[in-house]
Formats: sequence, C-alpha cells, structure tokens
Amino acid sequence: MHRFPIFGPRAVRRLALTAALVLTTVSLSALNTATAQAESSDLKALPPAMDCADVTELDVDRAAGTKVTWQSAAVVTTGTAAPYCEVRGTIAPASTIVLRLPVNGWTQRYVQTGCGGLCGSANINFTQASTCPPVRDGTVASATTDMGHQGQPDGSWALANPQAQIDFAYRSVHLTSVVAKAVITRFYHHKIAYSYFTGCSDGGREALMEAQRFPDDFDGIAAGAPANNMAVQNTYHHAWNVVANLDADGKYILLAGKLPLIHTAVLATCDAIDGVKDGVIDDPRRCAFDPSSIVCRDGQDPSGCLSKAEANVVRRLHDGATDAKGRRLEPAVGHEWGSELEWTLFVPAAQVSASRARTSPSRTCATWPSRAPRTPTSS
Ligand SMILES: [Ca+2]
Repeated sequence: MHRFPIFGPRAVRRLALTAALVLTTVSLSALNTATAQAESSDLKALPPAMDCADVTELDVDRAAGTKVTWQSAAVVTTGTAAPYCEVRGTIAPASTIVLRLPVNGWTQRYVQTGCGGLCGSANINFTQASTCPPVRDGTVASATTDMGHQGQPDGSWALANPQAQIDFAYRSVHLTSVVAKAVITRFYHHKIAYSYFTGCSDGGREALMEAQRFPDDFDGIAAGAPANNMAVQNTYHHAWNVVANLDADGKYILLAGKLPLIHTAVLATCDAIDGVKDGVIDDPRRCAFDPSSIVCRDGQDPSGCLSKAEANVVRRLHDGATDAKGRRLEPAVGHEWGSELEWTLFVPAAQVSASRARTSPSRTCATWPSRAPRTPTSS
C-alpha cells in the first residue's frame, strides 16, 4: 500500500499518473500525520463575518460564470463535532452544491469531497480524510456536488444529455470549487489558506480529472482507487476477476483463506525494496514476486502453500485480463503486488455460484482507513 503525501500544484500531474497506475493498492494516511496536525494548529481559527442565513443572499454568478441559486442556509448543531452552517444551492443548469461552514472557528482550510459510482446525490463524505484532525474536529470548510444529476444510478440521466455528461465528467467538480471558494471567502471575510480534494472510486477519477484539467483548483489532491478507465474496468477487469479463478467445472480455484499467506510472501519478497521494512511496498511495479515460489513441495502442509493451480490464478489475477491469444486487455496489471488482502472483493471465502459474485470498488474505498501501515523497522 502507498502513503499519500500532500502534493503541491507542481506535483499534481505526477500524482495523477502515479495514482492511475496503483489503483486499488493505495491508501491515504498523510492527512492525519503529525506534520498535518502541527500545520493545522499553526492556523488561527476564525469566526464567520456574516450570519449563516444570509449566505442565500450572496451573488457568486460572476465568479462561477453561470447562475447560482441558493435553496437554504441553516446552522446544524446535532450529530457533528462542531456546529456548521449548511448551505444548499444549484449551479446552473443542474449541479447541486452543498457546503459546510464551521461557525465556531474555521482553521482556514477547504476540503472538497468526491462521489462514488455515478454520483447523483450531494453528500459530504471525507472517506480517507475522515481521521484528519481538522476534519474530525469540524474546523475545516467543506463542499461537494451531485455532479449535475439526481439519482438514476443506472446512468439513464446521460442519455441524449451532453450537458449532464459534461457536468459529470469534470464541470460540476470544478465549478463547485469555484463557488465554494467564493462563498467561504465572503463568509469569513478571509482568504483560504489551503484547499484540498479527496475522493475515492469515481471520486478518485474526479481527483485525476481535476489534476489534469484544473491543476490550480487545489493545493493537494488525494485520488483514491480512481475509476478513471470506466469502459475497461466495467468490462474486462471485473469479469477477469471471476473467470481467471474458475476451473473447468465452474468452481473457484483460489479461496480467500489463502490470501494472507500470499500477502506475507509478497511482503517478504518486496517490502524492503524501498529501503524500509514497514509493511508498505512503495512502488509495486518494482516488485517481481513469483507465485510459483510458494507452491507446495512434496509433503508440505497444503494450508501453508499453494497448489500449482492456485499459484496460476494468483499470477493471472495480478497480470490482468488477456484475450485468447494472450493479448492484454487492461493497460496495466490487474492488481498490484501488495494488494492481496483486498482481493476478498472478488476471491470468495467459500464456493459460491460465479453468477452471484460481486465486486464493488466502493468497498475498497471503505476499507482504506482501517488498515494503517505498520511501524517501520530497520531493513
Ligand atoms: Ca517498505
């Protein structure tokens, strides 16, 4: 797994490339590092310069370059670490924007959150950044968008609607940052010190799109498990996770009980390549793990090793989808070395019907904060 530092604007494009390569193997911990805590405490908490309800009177059309209408602005005091002014509005033609503006002290940071799936609802969800102290304490200003359509998770909103397609592709996220910054600056009568974007799954795609198209929008971007190659992901990639693991009778070959021993073997081979033995493989592309290295020897307890068929599945899952002639159908490997414990997304614990198999990128996002890297030891 990877740690994400806070990247400056000049590094954002490099981050985008890196994030696109590592896909589901990444994890975020930088936003709750000691460094971030120290920097956060350096910024003075500021009070609002206007009443929450008056936000609906703000005219930010010029900043947005389009009509922005406000539906509501009211202080929320329950279910939150600190009270905030919740603002709801619409960026024309149809992008919902929701903001949270702390009313008991704002520590001069803005965090915009991304969305999962095809979005369609505006819910601020910090995912990987949820344990970041300023987020946990409720002292950051934040916003999100539904990306230009409401509901319709089947994608029907996109049919013959190029504006909705553009809003989903990149426009809503960008204009949300523009409008949110205009509102925040006027609400506190103070400029934002740092702006961040964090998202996972489609939110990771949004993050990469921002890095590519609007690299000046944010000081730091966290792209988690980015679903940026949708056509390949939703066809070859997910299908391969199932078919690469089935025998001639349609039964699963590799079951999840073997994943920890595979992961342990991968770490034993590749953890120290980056110079620190910490349970983290900094660059999985430099890891040349060979699954056949843990195939059972004669007389070995099969619970501690793999059959040749299981090792072949591990190789195929890592390498990714190919056609009958061995030609690659995915631009990179299917699953980076080091990500084996997350393969429970598609490697079942016990035999189930392949037709009932499910994979869910959003679960990868949900599991990220739960597994922190181990404390480094000398290598
Ligand atoms: Ca390491």
